[in-house]
Amino acid sequence: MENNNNPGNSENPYVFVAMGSDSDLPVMSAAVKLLDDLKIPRRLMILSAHRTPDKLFELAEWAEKQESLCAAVLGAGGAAHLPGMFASKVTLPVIGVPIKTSTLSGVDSVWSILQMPPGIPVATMAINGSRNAGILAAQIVSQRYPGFREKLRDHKQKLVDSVDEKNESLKELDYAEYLARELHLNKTQ
Ligand code: C2R
Repeated sequence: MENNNNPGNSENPYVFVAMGSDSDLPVMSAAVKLLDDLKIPRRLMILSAHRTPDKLFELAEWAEKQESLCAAVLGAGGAAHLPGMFASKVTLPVIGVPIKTSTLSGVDSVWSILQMPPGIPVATMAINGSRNAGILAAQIVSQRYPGFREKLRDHKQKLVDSVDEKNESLKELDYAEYLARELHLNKTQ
């Protein structure tokens, strides 16, 4: 595994992450953070099928030549054609993240990404499901680079531990007290 001090500019990314606009970054950052936490090299950029069509094809060509690359995570909102158009040009698995929109709440994005014609699949996450996109990408990476599987197992174990911890608290406290404590915690976090 390479030294990943600046993973955003990794020369040999394992995952390509792109979004239609910088306004998608608050959502897409969850996928990026997940990959960075697992120290999976990735490349991140803004790329739009609508606004930068030539660049889209250029990047698809680049992606096809990258031996290290295992998956692409692409987020877009509204008429979200970025993941599908990218998928039409590459053999990489493409994971789409529908971004929640203010006008149609992201239903527009999810349909645009999900309803691909037969022959061009895009693995579509939930609306704003960027963290899951990061996890799925990491799972795909771990098929080629098994060193990451242990980290993914740790991640699953943490989920189990957090539910166990909550159940312990729920046993100790009355439900109303638990609720009040959780509300307090959420406010102070
Ligand atoms: P701005 O905030 O820049 O106006 O963008 C972006 O993903 C973003 O959610 C608004 C929304 O437009 C989306 N966008 C697409 C594409 N390019 C930009 N859906 C595309 O090519 O699919």
